[in-house]
Amino acid sequence: YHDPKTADGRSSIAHLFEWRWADIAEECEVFLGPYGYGGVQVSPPNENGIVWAPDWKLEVKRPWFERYQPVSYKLNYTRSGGENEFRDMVKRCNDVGVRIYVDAVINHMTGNIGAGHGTGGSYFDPIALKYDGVPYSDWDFNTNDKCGTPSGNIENYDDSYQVRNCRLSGLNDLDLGKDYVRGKIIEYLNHLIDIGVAGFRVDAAKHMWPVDLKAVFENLHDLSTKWFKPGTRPFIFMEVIDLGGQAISVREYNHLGRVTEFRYGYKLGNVIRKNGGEQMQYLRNFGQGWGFVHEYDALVFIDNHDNQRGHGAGGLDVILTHFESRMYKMATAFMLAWPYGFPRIMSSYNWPRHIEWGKDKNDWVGPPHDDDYKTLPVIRNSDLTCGNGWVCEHRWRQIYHMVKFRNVVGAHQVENWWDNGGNQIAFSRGNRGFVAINNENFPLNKRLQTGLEAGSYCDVISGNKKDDTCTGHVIEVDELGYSQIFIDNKWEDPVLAIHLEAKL
Ligand code: ARE
Ligand code: CA
Repeated sequence: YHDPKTADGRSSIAHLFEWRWADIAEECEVFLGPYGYGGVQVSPPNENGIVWAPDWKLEVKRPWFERYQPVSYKLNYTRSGGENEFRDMVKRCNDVGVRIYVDAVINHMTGNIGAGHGTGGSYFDPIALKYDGVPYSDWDFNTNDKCGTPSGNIENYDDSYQVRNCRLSGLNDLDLGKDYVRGKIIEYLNHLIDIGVAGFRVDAAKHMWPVDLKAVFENLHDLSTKWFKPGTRPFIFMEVIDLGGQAISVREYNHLGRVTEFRYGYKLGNVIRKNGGEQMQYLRNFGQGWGFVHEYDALVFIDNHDNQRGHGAGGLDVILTHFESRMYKMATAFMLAWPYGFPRIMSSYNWPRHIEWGKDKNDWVGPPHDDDYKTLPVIRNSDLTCGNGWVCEHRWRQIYHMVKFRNVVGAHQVENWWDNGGNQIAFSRGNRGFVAINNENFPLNKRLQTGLEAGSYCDVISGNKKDDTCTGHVIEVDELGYSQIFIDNKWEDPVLAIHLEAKL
């Protein structure tokens, strides 16, 4: 379950948050496939509740987070599209070597958003615990006496029992100890596997007992032999938020599949921002040396759809996002150059961020939409940027070139580490690639060992290699592998990266 099942030579995925299936299908063909991405994490494809001006916040209309309130496991229909479009996407992406990973919301159903019909028309009543589209009834949920807190909600994260058996932010909590509930979840996930998905991000995994998850995973089908070898198990990465100091540890889950290593983006954010005296030189043993899980157990990322808007774990003063684009590109370059973990690139839509007292008042704003709240298509500009409000971080040159860098250096080890004792670092990945980052307030100018064979290389951060010319800085490596590395601290991107396939 730990192996991502990406096509050969691909080593990272993008989260196309809230994208329409039709847009993802095209993105696989025109960008993700050709530029070396291994896969896409897609938003929950199952029917969800419609959140419209709830009494606790009237201005909230069709927030992104309604998709984390399931009403049934029907794929027909969400704001991203219906089942036919989903199937078409999975096929077209697999055909160009790009895998689809589904965000599986299986811990709970909706919160108390009023009885009514979901996006696919199924009736539900959150008070009566009735979800006809599955169907689930009050038998299938963890009731107040099983949970034990007065509110029925999770009140204390130091109590691992209530984290599993009570409601996460008021969301009706399924009892995965019941065969019937497990069966419905297994049926849903197997339906997706049979369509051709390669695996799952398991939402809110820490709110489910490891033994229950194990029972679900063991009953999953092998991946479709249309695109995968017989006997291939799905890739599973579980969302377990563990920054340390609470009752539930990622280590209770990492034997079942990969876990989201939230300390990675959190710590790297602090280092790049130089919070609390952190320095780039300390990144030398970034990974297990910092108390993270084993590298083969980790799914890593700079930000996710929660903590980029102050939900989940982190804090807006620590987590880096596209709003801090210069630091964000530096952090992403490091992540993709550094061998630890399997990386996920966040791809966001824009929203009017409005921070007051450390909290984003617009944290709920949903994807770009028309007057009927229909999600707008992604517009692709000729300079590779996107329009209609889609940020498309995964299309930024400094990012997609590092995705390629990671593919080119493969499993080669970190060698030739150098730092200035502060915030300038450089290292090679064997003899296949070399990267340098200057996070000081003064230039880096130093003769460094690149590990690479002699020749001229195109720096893929400042430009592109086109035929045999380079639109950015050209880096000369001498017979001994050395090069005079110069990075001005005033550049928009104080990073340099070269690799064998960028040789001129
Ligand atoms: C919304 C409203 C609530 C309302 C509820 C029910 O915001 O006020 O009560 O609906 O009507 C997302 C949003 C939530 C949203 C929910 C459902 O973030 O705001 O609730 O969708 O629409 C914990 C969990 C972790 C979870 C984060 C957000 O452990 O699993 O909280 N992350 C996933 C997804 C989210 C999603 C859900 C789970 C629910 O990525 O997008 O929620 O499906 C410490 C703990 C962490 C804890 C964190 C924040 O760090 O260690 O475990 O994370 O605090 O509480
Ligand atoms: Ca639970």
